[in-house]
Amino acid sequence: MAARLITLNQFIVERQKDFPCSEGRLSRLLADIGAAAKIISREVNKAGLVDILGADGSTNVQGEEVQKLDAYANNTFISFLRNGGECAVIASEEDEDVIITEDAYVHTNPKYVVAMDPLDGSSNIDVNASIGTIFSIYRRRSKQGEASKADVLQKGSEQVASGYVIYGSSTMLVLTTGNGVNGFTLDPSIGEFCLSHPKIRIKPDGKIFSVNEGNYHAFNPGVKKFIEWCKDPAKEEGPLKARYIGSLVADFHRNLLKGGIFMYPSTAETPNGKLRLVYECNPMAFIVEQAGGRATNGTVRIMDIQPTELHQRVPYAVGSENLMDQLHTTLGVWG
Ligand code: P6P
Repeated sequence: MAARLITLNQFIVERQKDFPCSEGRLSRLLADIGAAAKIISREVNKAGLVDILGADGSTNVQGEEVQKLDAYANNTFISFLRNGGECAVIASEEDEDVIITEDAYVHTNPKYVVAMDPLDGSSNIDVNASIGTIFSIYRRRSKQGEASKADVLQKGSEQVASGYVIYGSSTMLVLTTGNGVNGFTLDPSIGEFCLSHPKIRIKPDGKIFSVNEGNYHAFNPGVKKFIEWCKDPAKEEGPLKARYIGSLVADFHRNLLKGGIFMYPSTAETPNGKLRLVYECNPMAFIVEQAGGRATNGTVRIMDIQPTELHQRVPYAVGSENLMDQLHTTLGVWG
């Protein structure tokens, strides 16, 4: 008996029961994200073939300006979120300030806000490395008609859902709504995300460490000591495998499925690291905690940090529980 095929939309509707007095509005928002992701997947997969890798100022047959793929992804998600009517505010890595989307839908009183990185790691497209979309969903705090940036600057612990889409050898959407983590693989032949990785859990003991060792010279002593521990052949489990793609979604996804730790530490030049709290670190932190892992800035839980700026960076460590414990045992203060 073949396993029952469950599409993302069927799954979302079935899970609606997990939300008391749900009116299906989060379901609609998640379906909008899934639909936009299918379009981005189509464009990413032909990026090498058509001229959407560079904004060369040319115009295409419709007379539209040729867009960079990440700008294309941003515009697509904004369009779907705005027209879906369930999102009051959007924060995007591509936009300096928030986008208030409730104007046209103030009558529906959108209940949610979205923070996203529409196409993270897009510099990897040219070399055909996997890239991804990252998203985070909160309930709005403002009253109807008063949506603002404050709606997005909430602690990660307030997220109602988060996820990412990885555009790789296949396109997968990985999602949590606070009841575990599930992965959906896009079947292009039917244009649906289908449940392929139910109830994802991250192994407590991973065998992979991911860090850009090109910055080793600039890491603080505690981080250097942990990296040396990872490599130490004398420990019982032997040396860990070094794996680093340089695309957060790809590095995170591999470690989620196989076990491991990813770090983007602070350095003297980048005292707050490189990754963004609101739309990169928090959504991935929600996923990894729901899968049994941990995410910190080296001293505190990522989802306990109160954001103050939309694009603020934080030092980041995320992954298997026992590797995270080993990191914190080894670290002094990691600011
Ligand atoms: P580095 C991609 O540019 C990105 O924002 C993340 O996806 C990735 O984890 C990180 O930067 C890689 O940075 O400095 O190692 O190239």
